[in-house]
Amino acid sequence: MAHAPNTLASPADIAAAVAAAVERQPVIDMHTHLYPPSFGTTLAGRTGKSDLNGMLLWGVDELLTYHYLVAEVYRVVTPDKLPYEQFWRMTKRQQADHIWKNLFVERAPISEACRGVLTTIQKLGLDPSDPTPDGWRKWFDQQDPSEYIDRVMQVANVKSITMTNAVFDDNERQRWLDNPNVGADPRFTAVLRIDPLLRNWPEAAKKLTQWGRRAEENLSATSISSAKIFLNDWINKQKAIYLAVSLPPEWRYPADPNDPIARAGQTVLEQVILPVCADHNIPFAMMIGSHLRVNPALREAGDMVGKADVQSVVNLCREFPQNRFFVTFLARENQHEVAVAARKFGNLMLFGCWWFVNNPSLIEEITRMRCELLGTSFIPQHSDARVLDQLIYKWDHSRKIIAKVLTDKFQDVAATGRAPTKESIDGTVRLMLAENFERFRTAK
Ligand code: FIX
Ligand code: ZN
Repeated sequence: MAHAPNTLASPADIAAAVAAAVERQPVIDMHTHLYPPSFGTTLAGRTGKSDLNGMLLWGVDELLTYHYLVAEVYRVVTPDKLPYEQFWRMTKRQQADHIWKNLFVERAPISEACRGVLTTIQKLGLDPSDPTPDGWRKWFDQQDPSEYIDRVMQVANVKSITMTNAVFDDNERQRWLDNPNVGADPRFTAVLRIDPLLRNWPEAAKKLTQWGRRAEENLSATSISSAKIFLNDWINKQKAIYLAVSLPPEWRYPADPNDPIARAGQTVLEQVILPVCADHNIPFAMMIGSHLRVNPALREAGDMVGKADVQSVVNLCREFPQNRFFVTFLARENQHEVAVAARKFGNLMLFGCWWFVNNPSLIEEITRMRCELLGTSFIPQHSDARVLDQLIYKWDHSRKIIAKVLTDKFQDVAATGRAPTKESIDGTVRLMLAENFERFRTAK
């Protein structure tokens, strides 16, 4: 059968075109916990000055003490052998050496988080087979933090890094108050993160009052307007491109009428957050399914996943057609139902394989299912990088899986006799890794 010019008929040509397109496409990383150097950096490098509470984490000791690896090392060196408080009293370097010894030397580094450290080292041109991290430490000490951000973005092929700016975090909030231009780095965009407003309004109300926005637990009209003014103020301060929260598995919309905290959260959602998002024409992002601190001694490594309720998202999308929702669920068990939900609502955009589903086997399962149910209208991944260097491995690993799934999908289409073109492949990849996000966030 004759094929139109620039169509790709052979499976090998399709595979090559998809691999090239995925590799070549600069990514907009819509959810990270990364910051420009203006937020302070724990590692000085060649020129910076180190700041213990610095929010930009980078370098091998931050890579090795990523909370994913803290959780994993406590599987093999249990708290009876190394009490948690003793671990947290160790220096970052001592913690990193402990994790290196127990997860990379005495055991095979086969977990995704362990492999990630090695992929990053390899792609930076360092030797992953080094017996210790010492040689790598010397290399990182020679880097200039800001130049190094450019290098990492170039190696990972990331064109824009979306921050998570938690305004209820004292360290973060003070930096914005001290320097209104702290976020003015063109490589980064800001997202106003407001978990306490929905997770615990009474506590949030106390904070708003402390910050000069009178608010009461009973959500009076004054409280509603104070909360709206507070959000408007911070959206403008940060030039936030969307608002975001993470929610527990038990979150429901509508809320359980017998649960006053949940009911307050519903009122804040309906009368504050969604109207403010609509006024600014920016989406609201919900990351659903994290049980926080089930083992508090592990700090950030102590959070857990729980099955959540997709129907609540369905209700919200139906009740608030004027709002746009970015949604990701933490539990594997929720992925199919929410992919079907997204077929029902154009104001619902699924994004990423979050946290405990950000593993190759599940990224493939979820991406394949989303292609089959949603075609090209979803955002396959975000990095959730907490350490700058992680952009390198998180996108390297995910790109390979996204390319594998898209290759199968395009080869299946070609097998029908309708061969894809290079343009349609490039266009699909551009949509998934950049434009679906841009178009949905700026939609009129
Ligand atoms: O709520 C979130 O944004 C989560 O991504 C983080 O809190 C979590 O600790 C994380 O780093 C997941 O990868
Ligand atoms: Zn995150």
